[in-house]
Amino acid sequence: MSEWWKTAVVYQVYPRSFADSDGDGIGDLPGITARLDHLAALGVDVLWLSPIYPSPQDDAGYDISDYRDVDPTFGSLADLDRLLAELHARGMKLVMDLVVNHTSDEHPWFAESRSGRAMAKRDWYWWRPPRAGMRAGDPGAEPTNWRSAFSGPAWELDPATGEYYLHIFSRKQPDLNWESPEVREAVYAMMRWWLDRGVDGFRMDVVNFISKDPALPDGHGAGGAFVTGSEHYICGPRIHEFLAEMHREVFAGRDGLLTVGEMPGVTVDEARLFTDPARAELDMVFQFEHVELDQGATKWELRPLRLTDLKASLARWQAGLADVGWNSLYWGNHDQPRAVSRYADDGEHRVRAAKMLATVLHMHRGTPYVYQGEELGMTNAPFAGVEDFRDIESLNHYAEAVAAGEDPEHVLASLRAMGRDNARTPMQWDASEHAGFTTGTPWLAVNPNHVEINAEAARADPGSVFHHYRRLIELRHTLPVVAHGDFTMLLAHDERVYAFTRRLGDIELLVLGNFSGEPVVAELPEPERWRAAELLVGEPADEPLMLRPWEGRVLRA
Ligand code: TEU
Repeated sequence: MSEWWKTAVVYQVYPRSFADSDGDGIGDLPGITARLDHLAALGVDVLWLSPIYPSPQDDAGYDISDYRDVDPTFGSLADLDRLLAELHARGMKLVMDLVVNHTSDEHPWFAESRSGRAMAKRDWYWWRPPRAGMRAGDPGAEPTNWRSAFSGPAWELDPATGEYYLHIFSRKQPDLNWESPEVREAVYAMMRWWLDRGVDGFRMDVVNFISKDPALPDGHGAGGAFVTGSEHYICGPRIHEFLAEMHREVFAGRDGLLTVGEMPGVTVDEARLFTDPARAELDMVFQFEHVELDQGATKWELRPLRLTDLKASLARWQAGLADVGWNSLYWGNHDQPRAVSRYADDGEHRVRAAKMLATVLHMHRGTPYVYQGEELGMTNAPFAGVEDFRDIESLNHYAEAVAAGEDPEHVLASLRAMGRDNARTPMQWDASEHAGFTTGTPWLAVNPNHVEINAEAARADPGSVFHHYRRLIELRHTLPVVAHGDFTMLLAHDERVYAFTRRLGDIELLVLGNFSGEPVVAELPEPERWRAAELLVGEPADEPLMLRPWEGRVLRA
């Protein structure tokens, strides 16, 4: 039972956009419960639920003001208990989102902390006086030159106490000070509370940011007055100590759980330490390398993706965690644009391309994550103007870039390509007015292509992306080589074909993906070996190594 997640597939639900049961235009828990048959039909094992806790929604729920309740927009604790019971009744598990690098500035902990320098919870957050020799509020008086991930300085002045507090994300998301044992114990007690309610694990938000260098040095590098400073808080000095302590205090003695740490900037070597079972920290991490290969210095500077870069990165992670630890596998989530639009073709070849991306990802060694709508081949949305966006990261970037003189149309192009709202348009259940998502007015416009791309149509079409995902998930559940086979990358220098093998005992699979709009032949070293192979996934072809545009295939020797 301990490493059950090695044969599992996780489905991520973004509650604001999944299913609205009360017509207020925002998804909710009863809406999710009413749609569980969709997940059961897909065959997934785990539901990862993005935050549903009370929140001012400054960052769409990743700013929590009460960790032990449900925001009324999403429902109630009773609704959550019902969702959990219905999931367990279908043999599925529930993983909650744990957001403890920061709280909301409306959380009672922060309210007390900011209320006075001598308050007991003052050190529950990072408070500092203005930079030496500077007056509070003066430009550059911030304690460090760190930049917020959502634009602007990472420090906010609190006029009442004349000190600044740290916020790596928005000013309404003050960072918790994990140096404080009281903070850590409060978090562990909350986690135990949820596990005692029956939830099956946690996806941990930017958990490799929780240990900062307590000296809070200035950051280095390009970027003008403010730089990320992330070298002082990504995988900080006590990160392994904290995660080992968390494991002892929360997970030790409990079975059947899944823990995954979201870790921007994590390296293969660090991931080996985090996910080595002998070290009892985490089961797996989300690394970001493959979702930053088409970006320049910032996510808004677009650059073409080279398939050889993508293959090199994913091959390194496969090799790096082959003998110790475990990989998570994902193309998308609520922070990334839609995979078929970003990595392939969301036009003429959309269905074949979406299937190819799924085939390539799900045949890697690791635990696959399916982001809601990916199983339908949902695409990026046609945002016309800045008024169509809702995400704080995009809106802050637009405001800052335009104020700095950038051409608004140019900035909009970046938002259209990389904006997180692309992933957050409502789930497309059917072809009706608001795609069956709500009877009200959706908080974010439904993608007009829902008339063609929707669950109802996909379920009725045996050749759909949906049934392709069912097939891949079934193979992971039935064919041990898929979960446990060794991984070997092939054709590393080919800019069009993604090819690799998986081997377990005398079973060997060949996985092929054409990342181009042209027909290609996979120029393998021993082609004849595969000519007689059995087709496991994909469309039959006279020449099994010949791939149509954006086509994927799996052969078993
Ligand atoms: O994301 C952290 C993170 O790395 C993202 O900010 C990411 O870099 C960016 O969105 C890529 O565009 C987590 C959550 O997944 C995200 O939704 C939250 O906004 C963020 O933490 C703060 O909680």
